[in-house]
Amino acid sequence: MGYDQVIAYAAASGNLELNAFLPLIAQCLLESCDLLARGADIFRRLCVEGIEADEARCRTHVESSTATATALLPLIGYEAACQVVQSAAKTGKSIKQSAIDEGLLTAEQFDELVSPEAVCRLGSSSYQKRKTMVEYAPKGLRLHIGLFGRRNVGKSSLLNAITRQQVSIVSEYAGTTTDPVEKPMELLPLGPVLFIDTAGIDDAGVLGQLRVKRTQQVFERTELGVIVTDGGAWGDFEEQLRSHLKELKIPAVAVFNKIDLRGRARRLLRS
Ligand SMILES: Nc1nc2c(ncn2[C@@H]2O[C@H](COP(=O)(O)OP(=O)(O)OP(=O)(O)O)[C@@H](O)[C@H]2O)c(=O)[nH]1
Ligand SMILES: [Mg+2]
Repeated sequence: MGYDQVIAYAAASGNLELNAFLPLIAQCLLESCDLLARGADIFRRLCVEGIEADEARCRTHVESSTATATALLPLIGYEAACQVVQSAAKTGKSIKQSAIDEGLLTAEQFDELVSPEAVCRLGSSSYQKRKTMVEYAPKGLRLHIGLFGRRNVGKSSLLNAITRQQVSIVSEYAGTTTDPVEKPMELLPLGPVLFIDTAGIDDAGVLGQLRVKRTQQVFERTELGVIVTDGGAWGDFEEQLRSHLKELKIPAVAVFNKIDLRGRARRLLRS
């Protein structure tokens, strides 16, 4: 502490680029380093060496601590994790046992999620899996799912059906969705996701081009692309979308919508 004070005082006492106390600063700094090195060595010899972790006890603490439930979020989501904590508090069982009894996880999945490697790495363990899957860094804390397709194919209807909410405006007029519409939710067993409904990629005119531009920006943060198409009408637009997503190494899912109108596109599905 003394050296630290001296260095701070000496450093503050210099004028312009000239500091007459530099030799003093250097001496204090070197002696501080020496003291620190000796202190660390003594600490190692007298306090650290010989310490042994009681593995079984540590494991019991990890499996019983309610904080552990946080590590389960990427796989089971917030609501299910709350359920596990409440049931553990009620029954007196460990978090691990409660999660297994609730049928939410297997023992192996639990061990993997709370392993030191999983809890110490940045982001959640599921992101790491996704990263391997798409070899692409995640853009945020949620998996970004982009809904793409031509106008009026039912992108917004699909989003509303998945979320069971009126998130996006649906109408029979092509070009209803203008700016991207975002909806965060938990999608089990994926965990937290962000759906992004977009404007039709085939929009025309000056305004239409601006909308398409906004849709194209969504590709940059999409980690899973959903290509929505109208029944059996898979065409050039959809193919272009597919290859664009492939180029960006974004996995894609195709949704054949309005099959009640067009009949099942069996041939296309088979191909
Ligand atoms: N019959 C039938 N109609 C549907 C289906 N899905 C959507 N629609 C209708 O198709 C029209 C367009 O649906 P939207 O969800 O607005 O389509 P969108 O792709 O979001 O359209 P834009 O935002 O304009 O690009 C609406 O009138 C919907 O009611 C379906 O599965 N069957
Ligand atoms: Mg729409």
